Amino acid sequence: MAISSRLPAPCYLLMAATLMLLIVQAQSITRHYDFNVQMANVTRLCASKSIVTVNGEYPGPTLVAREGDRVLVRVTNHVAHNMTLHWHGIRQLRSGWADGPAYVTQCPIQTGQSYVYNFTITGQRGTLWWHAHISWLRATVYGAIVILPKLGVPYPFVAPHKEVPVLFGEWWRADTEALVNQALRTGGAPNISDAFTINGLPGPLYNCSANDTFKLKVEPGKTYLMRLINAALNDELFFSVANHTLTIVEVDAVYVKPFTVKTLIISPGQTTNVLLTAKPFYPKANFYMSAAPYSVIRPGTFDNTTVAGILEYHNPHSASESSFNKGLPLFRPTLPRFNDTGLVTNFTSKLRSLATPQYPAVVPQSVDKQFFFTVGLGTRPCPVNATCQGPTNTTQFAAAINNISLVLPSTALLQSHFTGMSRGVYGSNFPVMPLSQFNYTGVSPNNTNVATGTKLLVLPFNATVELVMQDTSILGIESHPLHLHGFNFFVVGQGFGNYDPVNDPTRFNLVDPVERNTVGVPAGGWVAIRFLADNPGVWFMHCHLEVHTTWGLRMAWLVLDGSLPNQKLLPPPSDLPKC
Ligand SMILES: *[C@@H]1O[C@H](CO)[C@@H](O)[C@H](O)[C@H]1NC(C)=O
Ligand SMILES: *[C@@H]1O[C@H](CO)[C@@H](O)[C@H](O)[C@H]1NC(C)=O
Ligand SMILES: *[C@@H]1O[C@H](CO)[C@@H](O)[C@H](O)[C@H]1NC(C)=O
Ligand SMILES: *[C@@H]1O[C@H](CO)[C@@H](O)[C@H](O)[C@H]1NC(C)=O
Ligand SMILES: *[C@@H]1O[C@H](CO)[C@@H](O)[C@H](O)[C@H]1NC(C)=O
Ligand SMILES: *[C@@H]1O[C@H](CO)[C@@H](O)[C@H](O)[C@H]1NC(C)=O
Ligand SMILES: *[C@@H]1O[C@H](CO)[C@@H](O)[C@H](O)[C@H]1NC(C)=O
Ligand SMILES: *[C@@H]1O[C@H](CO)[C@@H](O)[C@H](O)[C@H]1NC(C)=O
Ligand SMILES: *[C@@H]1O[C@H](CO)[C@@H](O)[C@H](O)[C@H]1NC(C)=O
Ligand SMILES: *[C@@H]1O[C@H](CO)[C@@H](O)[C@H](O)[C@H]1NC(C)=O
Ligand SMILES: *[C@@H]1O[C@H](CO)[C@@H](O)[C@H](O)[C@H]1NC(C)=O
Ligand SMILES: *[C@@H]1O[C@H](CO)[C@@H](O)[C@H](O)[C@H]1NC(C)=O
Ligand SMILES: [Cu+2]
Repeated sequence: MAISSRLPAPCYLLMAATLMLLIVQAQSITRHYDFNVQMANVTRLCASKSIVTVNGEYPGPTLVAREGDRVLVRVTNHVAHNMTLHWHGIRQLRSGWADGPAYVTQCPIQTGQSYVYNFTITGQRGTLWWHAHISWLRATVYGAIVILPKLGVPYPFVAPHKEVPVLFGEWWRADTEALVNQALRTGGAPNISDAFTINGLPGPLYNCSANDTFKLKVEPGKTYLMRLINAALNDELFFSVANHTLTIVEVDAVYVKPFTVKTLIISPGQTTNVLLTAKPFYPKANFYMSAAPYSVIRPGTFDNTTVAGILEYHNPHSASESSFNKGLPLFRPTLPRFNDTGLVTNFTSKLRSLATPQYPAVVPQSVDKQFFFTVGLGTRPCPVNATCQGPTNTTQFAAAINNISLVLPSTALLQSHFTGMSRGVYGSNFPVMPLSQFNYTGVSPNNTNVATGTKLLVLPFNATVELVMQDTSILGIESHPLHLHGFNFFVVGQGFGNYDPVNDPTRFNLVDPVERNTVGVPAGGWVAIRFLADNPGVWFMHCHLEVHTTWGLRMAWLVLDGSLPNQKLLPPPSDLPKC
């Protein structure tokens, strides 16, 4: 201490600050997880079903890490299905090999094989999730990712008493793999689900299900952080808690300016952190928390059931806790009508980035590359002499981006790119705008057939991109939650009808637009996003309604390496699965 005692006070402060910085940096650790993909028998709606799980858990284990940590997940496949896992929303900077979509960034992990997903969580904190990214296996193979802020860094909102992951899922009595394979054979729509679930539990509104109800126990006056995740396959969901409000503080692992609602909307792929403050005094009542779908498609063609969990007040000092809440009145929230587009628009227009010096919204102010994509449904002709169950008996359902239905190759796109062996695997000529223009939200063209192909859209490193996605009315307008892998983007504008390239950009928000990884293209409308192509690799973009992805509403970007060493895709890990 003799030396430092001679130093002036500012030096101590500087040393202390440096030490703090070192401590904070030293806190970044490597987190190891073992994910064993295995079958498990679970009983829901009075029937036992054999499902694919991770470690026998449904929903799967929660992955917890801090911003800055490295995560190593060893996935071992013990089931008969091929498997890949995707870490939804994780940026995967230069580590595209760990992203997970089958035949895009990797070949599947086959039965008996293992693969270590190796990635670092950079510049993100909040809630994300992981799920299977092959066929429809994500129906049961999914779980939460909780990213805590760096040690010592507080939330930009009141510290919650407790944090609870709340995962919405979708349950079929039938085997979902059989169901989707059958739909692909007939060209028809896969059967709709039988129930929605909260943390794997359908709850009291379904027959034979009251014992499988998620309960959130709260204490009067305390604040809870609910980490909402929509892991359903095909349904955007409204969510509300009776007699309580929800304060939105973060979406897709980015903080937002807080605002309070009675009902929120969450699309498949999206995550939303909300604060719920319990009533100041014990209310002598129980409250449903409920979710039900938002959809503008024909009633009967989507699961319109409601899932409920129960918010229970409990007295931490009461001994006989289990009987405490019996026989109390039960309040239900009023959920909007299934097609309440007005509420959805109101909600999404309230989402704004926090945009503070600590959490800035780095919105590209100028644009190097502009693209216009139509997203929507379409048809494919039925094979000769076959009968199909598409929109007509001579067609199959299809879906496309710029009228191209992406056909996945039999090897992975990222490997083909990295090894320079793309010939015969993919073309680099994805159209930057629709090849044929029409009144996108007006009368549909007579020819509704889509083209098929495996084409990438190539971006130079660090290009700033503006993409307008336009819904079409082919086979009916519909809201499509589009998910981009490898990036967050800013939602700079949205509207109904056809995008107007002259007037609409004048209303873009380039100051504090919400930053996210999945955005709903409004039904019969458009959305404009901007992002910086700072992550070299092949990045999938697709509708997160699984039925639409299956029909082909998907494409992929190829972001080239930059010139500096730290701007290049890292080489593939040695255990990368082979096709
Ligand atoms: C599931 O149940 C079936 C039929 O009872 C049984 O054969 C199988 O071993 C069970 N599987 C697991 C993983 O427990
Ligand atoms: C994870 O990836 C990093 C960066 O490429 C590498 O240095 C490290 O060795 C990898 N770890 C394992 C266990 O593969
Ligand atoms: C729920 O659990 C109780 C107590 O274990 C049992 O008596 C009842 O039959 C169960 N109800 C259903 C619908 O499974
Ligand atoms: C819950 O809300 C309903 C409808 O607004 C109201 O009638 C009821 O008194 C409230 N109950 C409690 C316990 O706050
Ligand atoms: C759900 O859809 C079915 C079929 O269209 C309809 O009969 C039923 O009334 C709907 N239920 C609700 C709660 O909207
Ligand atoms: C919502 O659905 C109801 C019942 O099918 C219908 O009467 C109403 O016109 C629809 N509203 C909108 C905005 O489409
Ligand atoms: C949307 O917000 C506006 C303005 O706050 C309000 O007047 C309108 O009733 C809201 N519409 C819906 C469907 O919630
Ligand atoms: C379709 O059916 C007709 C009549 O049975 C037969 O002549 C023809 O070869 C079939 N075409 C194909 C492509 O199978
Ligand atoms: C297809 O539908 C048309 C019109 O409904 C009908 O006349 C025809 O027989 C059907 N074809 C087959 C092969 O089912
Ligand atoms: C496109 O279709 C809509 C809906 O039918 C119609 O209102 C609009 O005038 C059409 N626009 C053009 C440019 O034809
Ligand atoms: C569709 O076909 C009909 C009759 O063949 C024609 O009158 C109409 O203009 C066509 N519509 C479009 C949008 O091309
Ligand atoms: C698993 O993937 C490999 C490689 O693409 C493929 O050859 C094989 O047919 C697939 N197996 C199953 C059961 O789908
Ligand atoms: Cu879609």
